[in-house]
Amino acid sequence: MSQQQEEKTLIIIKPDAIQRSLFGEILGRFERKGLKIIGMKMMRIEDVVIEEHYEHLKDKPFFQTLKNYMQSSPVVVMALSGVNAISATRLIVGPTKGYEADAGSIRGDLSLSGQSNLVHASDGPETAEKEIKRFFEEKELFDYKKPDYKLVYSEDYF
Ligand code: IDP
Ligand code: MG
Repeated sequence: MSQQQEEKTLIIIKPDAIQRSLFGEILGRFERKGLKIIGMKMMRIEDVVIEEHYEHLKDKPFFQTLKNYMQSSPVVVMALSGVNAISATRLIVGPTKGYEADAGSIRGDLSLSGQSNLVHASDGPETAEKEIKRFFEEKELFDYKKPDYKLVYSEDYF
């Protein structure tokens, strides 16, 4: 069995998801997986924050349209925790382009776009740590136990 470890990751429910009333649908998929919401808020993303968040794309021809898209309405940012939360959420989200993403993933089921793809999820441990700090202060993150913890995670249930 591959290694399991508790991880935290940063999710952004993007403007198209809010505009298309898909927030509940998307949140439900993460919740049903067993991930724990440890931080959540609605916000408009400022210029400097987008430029930092999408720094790896700043020289791409679509960067300005990406900025316009990400600022076209408020977003909801969430920090989630759980076993292998980073790779698990990337699988739930699916690859970047909605028209290429597998059915069953959020993008595969709900998006046909390479840009308006509904949700962001951190792509690795270093990014996740940086991105959570980018959007949340320490006091906005919550440490608590859920009663379903053992049922969701336990390897020795029986
Ligand atoms: P990811 O969201 O799957 O991690 P990244 O390559 O990190 O994908 O790109 C960040 C976001 O930039 C994408 O989710 C999408 O909204 C947008 N984007 C990426 N590639 C393109 C493109 O070729 N055209 C338009 N927008 C793009
Ligand atoms: Mg990315």
